[in-house]
Order: sequence, then structure tokens, then C-alpha cells
Amino acid sequence: MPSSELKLSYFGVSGRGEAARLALAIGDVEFENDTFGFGEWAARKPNTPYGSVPVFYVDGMVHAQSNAILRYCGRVAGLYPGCVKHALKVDELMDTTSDVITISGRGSGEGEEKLRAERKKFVDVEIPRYCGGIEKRLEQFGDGPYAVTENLTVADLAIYAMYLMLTSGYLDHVPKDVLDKYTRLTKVCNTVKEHPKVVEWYKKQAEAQN
Ligand SMILES: N[C@@H](CCC(=O)N[C@@H](CS)C(=O)NCC(=O)O)C(=O)O
Repeated sequence: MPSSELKLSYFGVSGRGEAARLALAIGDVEFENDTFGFGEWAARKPNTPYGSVPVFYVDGMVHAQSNAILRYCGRVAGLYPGCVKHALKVDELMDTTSDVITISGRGSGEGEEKLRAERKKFVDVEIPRYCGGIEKRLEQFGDGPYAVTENLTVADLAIYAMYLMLTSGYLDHVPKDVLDKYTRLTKVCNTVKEHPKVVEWYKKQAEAQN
């Protein structure tokens, strides 16, 4: 089958686009990494199916929803399990990280006081609920180092992208060490971070910026 022309469009931050970028990079799948600044968003928004990003073009046809995109990228990169039981676990983890990213946005654009209150709730209540939940599920799913099966899957990349977002200082009022106590989750993230293709990808991105 001839390979398709792929383009991923997302803000130049990790967020909901990062896991798909990493999946394609790890699988040596060629794609156009179309990143853009927040200032460009208003002009782009009407051209997206649901007024949101990421969007993903396959041979010119636009597609939306980060987890649909990530599953596609995982399949073409060989990082999405064929086994339905494994795929169920991968999907569960992907959707949970997506919930965390959605909740992290509460209070944005509603003023500093509201944002501070929402972020406090996020740190004190939602992170223990969801990341504590992921931690327990990882323990139930196996010994690692990966989340599901002994191989890297898109679930690991989704967890890593969420981890980057929560620990990079990108979110005001969220301490960078907020996930330190989740040791199994952190182990997954360190394993992804040290993956040679991931190291190579970030090195290339840094070089492109200089
Ligand atoms: N369910 C969607 C949510 C997408 C979403 O909310 N994207 C945010 C960026 S992470 C966005 O487009 N925000 C700009 C806006 O809503 O105007 C997905 O997973 O792709």
C-alpha cells in the first residue's frame, strides 16, 4: 500500500498533539509537523471540523479528535495493539489522560482568582483522582516498564504527553513536582523520555529552532 501524505496541525506546545507526533516519529512515519502560535488560532479555527485542534490531514482530508488521531498514528507506527484486550487498556489510559487535560483547562480565561481556585482543586482533588487512578491501573496491568504489555504503545505516549504538560510549569499554580509521588507513572514517562527515537525527535526539534 503506498504511504499516505500526513500533516498534523497543533499549537507549538505538547498538549493534545504531542503523543501523535511522537508515535509517528518513533515509527519513522513521515509527516508534516505543522505547529503554530496561539495568535494564529482565530484564523485557523473555522477551518477545523469542531473548532478545535489537533487536526490531522490524511491525503488532504482533515480529521479531528486527538484520540482518534493518536489511534491512527499508533496503527501506522505499529504502536497500537492488535489484541482487543490490550487495546481496551490502551484506550482506557488514553481517555483518562484526555480527561485530565480537559479538567486542567477549567478556570482559564475567567480571571486570576477563579483560575487559582480551579487549579487548587485540580491539584488537590482531580490529580489524585485521575493520576492516582492511572497509577493503580498501571500496577494492575503489569510490571512495566511500559503501561500495557512489554512493548511501547500509544498509551505510554499519551501518559508522557500529559506528564509533560503537568510538570513543565506550563500550567500556572500547578507545582512541577505534582506527579512525583506516582512512581509507576513516572517510570513509564522516564522510559518514554529515554527511548532513542524520542531523544532523536526532541534533538531535531531543538536544532530546528536554533
Ligand atoms: N476532544 C477534543 C478536544 C480538543 C480541544 O479542546 N483542543 C483545544 C486545544 S488542547 C482547543 O482547540 N482549544 C481552542 C479552542 O477551543 O478554541 C480532542 O481531544 O481533540
